[in-house]
Amino acid sequence: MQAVASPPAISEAELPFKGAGLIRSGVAPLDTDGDGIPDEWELSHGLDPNNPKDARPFGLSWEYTNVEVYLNSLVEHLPK
Ligand SMILES: [Ca+2]
Ligand SMILES: [Ca+2]
Repeated sequence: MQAVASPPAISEAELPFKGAGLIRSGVAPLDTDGDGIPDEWELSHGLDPNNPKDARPFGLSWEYTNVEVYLNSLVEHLPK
């Protein structure tokens, strides 16, 4: 068996945009059922914050699952 060498590690300073930059932390919103969608967002979009099975269906969109619709909402303010 021949050992495979790992690629050399690079520092963030070597990356084209110097890495991820400053990432602010905070308190995660309450997600009672643990489906990845916060309770407040579920309630405002007709989902059940006590049902973890409502994140995977396509109820809010023809193209995206409910959790994908939520994730897309997190970045919709960013320029395209
Ligand atoms: Ca949830
Ligand atoms: Ca849910």
